[in-house]
Amino acid sequence: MVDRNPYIAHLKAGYLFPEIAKRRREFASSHPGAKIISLGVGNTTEPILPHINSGLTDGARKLGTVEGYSGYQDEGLAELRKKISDVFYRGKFDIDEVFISDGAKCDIGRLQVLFGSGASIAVQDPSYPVYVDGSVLTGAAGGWKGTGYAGITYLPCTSDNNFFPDLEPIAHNSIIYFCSPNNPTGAVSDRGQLSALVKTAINKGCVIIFDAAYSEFIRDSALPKTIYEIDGADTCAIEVNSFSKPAGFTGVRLGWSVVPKAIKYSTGESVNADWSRIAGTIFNGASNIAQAGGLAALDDEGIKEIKALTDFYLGNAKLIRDALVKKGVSCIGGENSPYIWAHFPGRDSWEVFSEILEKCHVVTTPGAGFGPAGQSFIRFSAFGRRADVEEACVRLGEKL
Ligand code: PGU
Repeated sequence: MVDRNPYIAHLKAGYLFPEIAKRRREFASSHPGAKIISLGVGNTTEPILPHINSGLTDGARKLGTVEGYSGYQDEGLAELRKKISDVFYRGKFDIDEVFISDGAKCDIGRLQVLFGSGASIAVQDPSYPVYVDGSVLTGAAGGWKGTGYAGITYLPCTSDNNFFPDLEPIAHNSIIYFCSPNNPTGAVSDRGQLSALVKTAINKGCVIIFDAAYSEFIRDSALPKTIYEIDGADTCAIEVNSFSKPAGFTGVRLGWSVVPKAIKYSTGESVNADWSRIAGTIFNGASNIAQAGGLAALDDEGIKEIKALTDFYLGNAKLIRDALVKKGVSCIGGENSPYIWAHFPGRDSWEVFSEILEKCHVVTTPGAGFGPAGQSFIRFSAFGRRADVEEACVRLGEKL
C-alpha cells in the first residue's frame, strides 16, 4: 500500500466550514421544523446583477460561434488582465504581472508551492484558515505544539492592539499572510499600519501574501484598498483578490493574483517567472465564461453593480452589528467589511456557537476556528437574504 502524505496527518481538525455544516445538520435532525438561518460561512446569496450576468451569458454564447470560440487561455485573457491593472492599480502593472485565477483560495493554495516546505510563515491570529492549513500541507508549518504549529509565527490581533498585530516577532525571510479587510475580525488596516508592514517586510527580507478579497467593501476613502497604495510594496508583496464577494461569483469562480516582477528571491531569481512556471504547470486557467463576466464587472455599469451589491451586504452587516450592540455585545467590523467580530469575554467560542444555534437557531462561526486568539469571539457573516438577516436579528434581540 502507498504511504499517506505525512503532512495530512499534521492537520489538526477537519476544515472549519464543513465542521460547522456538520453541526448544523446534527442540530436540524434533532430539531425538525426549526427554521435555521445561516450567518456562518461567508457565502453570497444575491443573484448576479443584470449587466454582469449578461457578460457571462454573452461569454457562453460566443463559445458557440466560430469567431467567438476560444480554448485554453493560459494566464488569462489579456484584455481582463489589462482591465484589472487599470481599474484596481491605476495601470501600475504590466499584464504579465496579473494572473487570472479561479479564485483567491485556489491561488493561495498554489502560491504555497512557490516557497516550499522550508519557508518560515507568519500569520495574523485569528486568520482565514487556508493560510495555516495550506502551510501544513506543504510541510512549512511543522508539527503541532500545544496551541499552534511549530513553524508558524502567530501574530495576535486583539482588542488590546486594535486588531493590528505587533510585527516585531516576524522572523527574517518569512512569508507573511496578511488580510485586510480582515476575515474574520472585520478590521481594516490603515495607511500607517500597512506602511509599517511593508517596511518590516523589506527590512527583514520577507514576502507578504496580501489577501484583498474584501477590498470592495471599503467605504472609508482614507483606508487603502490594495497593498500597492504603499510605497515599496511592489518589491515585497503579492496580492490575491477575487470576484467572489463583490460580483457574487462564489460559484462562478474568478479571481486574480498580482506578482510584481520586482520581487526577487534571496538568490536574485524572479518570483514572477517561477509563478508563471508553476501556474502553467498545475493550472490551466479560469473559465472563459467567467472571464467574460469579469470583464463586464469592470466596465462602468459593472462597477456600479459591484457597489450596489456590496452596499446591500454592508446593509446586512449594519443590522447585525446594531442588534448585537443593543444586546450589550461589544463588536468590531461590519463597517468596511462584511464580517462582525463579536466578543463574549471569558466564554469558549464553540460553546457560544452552540448556545446561539440552540436559542436563536442561527448558525455563526466560532472564533477559535480561526486561531488561538479567536477564542471567546464569534464571527457573524453579513452574507444572507435580507428577510433572513432581519429575522436573525429579532431572534438575537429576544433570545440571546
Ligand atoms: N480570501 C478570504 C480572506 C476569504 O474570506 C475567502 C472566502 C476567500 C479568500 C475565498 O475566495 P474565493 O475567491 O472564492 O476562492 N471565505 C469564506 C468562505 C469559506 C471558504 O472556505 O473559503 C468564509 O466564510 O470565510
